Amino acid sequence: ETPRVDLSTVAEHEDKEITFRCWVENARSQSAKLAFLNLRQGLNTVQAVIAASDKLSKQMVKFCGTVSTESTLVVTGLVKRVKEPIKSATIKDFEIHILKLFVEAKAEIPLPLQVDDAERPLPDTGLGEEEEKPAEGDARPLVGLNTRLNNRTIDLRAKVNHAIFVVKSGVCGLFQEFLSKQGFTLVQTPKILGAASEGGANVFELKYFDRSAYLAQSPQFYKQMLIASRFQKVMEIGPVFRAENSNTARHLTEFTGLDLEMEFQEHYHEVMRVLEDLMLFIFNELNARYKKETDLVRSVYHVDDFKLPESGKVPRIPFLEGIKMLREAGEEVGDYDDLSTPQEKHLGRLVLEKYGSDFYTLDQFPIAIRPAYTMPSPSNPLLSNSYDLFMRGQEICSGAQRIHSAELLASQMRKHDPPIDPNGAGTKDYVDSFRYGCPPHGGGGFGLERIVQFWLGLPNIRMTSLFPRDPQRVTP
Ligand code: ATP
Ligand code: AMO
Repeated sequence: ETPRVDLSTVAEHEDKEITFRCWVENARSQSAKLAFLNLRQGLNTVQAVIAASDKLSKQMVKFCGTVSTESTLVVTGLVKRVKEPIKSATIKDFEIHILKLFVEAKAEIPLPLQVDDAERPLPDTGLGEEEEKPAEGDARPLVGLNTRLNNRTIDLRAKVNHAIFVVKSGVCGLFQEFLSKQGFTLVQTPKILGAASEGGANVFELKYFDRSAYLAQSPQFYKQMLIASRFQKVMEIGPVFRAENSNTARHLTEFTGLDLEMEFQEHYHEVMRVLEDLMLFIFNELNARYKKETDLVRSVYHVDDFKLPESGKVPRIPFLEGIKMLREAGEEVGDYDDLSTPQEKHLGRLVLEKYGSDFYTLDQFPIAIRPAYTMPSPSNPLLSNSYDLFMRGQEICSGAQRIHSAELLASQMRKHDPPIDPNGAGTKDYVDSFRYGCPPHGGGGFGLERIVQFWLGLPNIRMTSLFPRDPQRVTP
């Protein structure tokens, strides 16, 4: 038995016999006596050849030349240096002369999706409505989102998709790394709740034995209850569920929330500072540690670099100032209106022109468009101590100073549109937790998939979820 080797070490085995596991990229019979295969192991690809001889029968050559694409094999062969570098493989200076080939798992024919097609961008908007539209300058049509997601295990084999999830894993790790250093405790809060934490209609109700319960729309109540439990700084990475019955390129019904909540000393801008510094750390470290993956994805999708302010200072724009910028640019929008998605994107372009940054924060949102737990602004009763963070003109994070008085919280809940009962099953415990002391605090919640989507410039959030959930899709 020759030991199994990693193909990255192939140069060390020149003229020797090696055995390795691999995937078939393609196999072709050149003649009755000669066949070529392209084999993949991880990120390496190698050319293999088999020629009929005293020891290797024509049947064996034929068998090797017809093994189906995407089958997994164990191959034993001799490592031979080649005269001309092999263009089609990552291993250019060596090829494998096959001695033995064992098919571990045969891939069925035809494949429902070619991995080569999964290496290419989505057609047009990437919203999944258009299928199989020919790409500019390429005769082969691009494969639409639905076909790709219906065959996600094959789709995910593409290098570009691996790169997306390496970056996603990186963002999670960097989030935790930065906040751990700042003294945050990683917590896990319940996802089966007695009430909707963000209010409104977009909550999933579930049968919970003989009563109703709700899937968490955020860890909001619990992260605040932990501040009332004298945890000074908490963070959480966990699933978030939203019954968002719409199909946009940036909404999922299940996503990953990156949440934090902290006590502050004098001003809620201390919290904003943590959020901004956290994102700058993540961006800088993505550039340092995940450049290869980032560049690969952006090159496939033809995306511009993500611009960060040269000064290192994140533009922090008061909401009313943002409205003014939009009005000066011709948008019709009132001071206390919620921004539409096109208006948000327009503001993103204006901020990029003015400050040279794809990342910025809006501060002091109108109280009427924020959740009931948001602290009103002491200087203007129509505004609030709340903020959003944006990447490429789209929201990645919402946050605020929270109300830490049970009385004020209850009255804001009653006044909210639609009103929330502060004595309801599931809201009462939350409100009551502020009756026995709680410091001023604030926090924020990020959508992990959105950070990855806008960092890489992907046209659709679904590409950043392994098995995305939306109103149309709960499988695979
Ligand atoms: P969240 O609602 O969780 O804060 P969001 O990105 O949806 O995240 P919003 O402030 O609710 O943020 O929405 C911003 C804009 O995005 C809205 O004005 C609206 O134009 C658009 N939008 C929000 N939700 C949806 C949706 N479910 N379907 C289509 N468009 C939406
Ligand atoms: P919000 O509702 O704005 O705030 O959600 C926080 C962040 O989560 C992301 N997000 C989504 N991502 C994918 N699909 C969705 N359907 C979706 N909805 C929201 C966005 C958004 O900025 N409790 C507050 C946070 C806080 O104040 O701490 C909250 O949930 O990136």
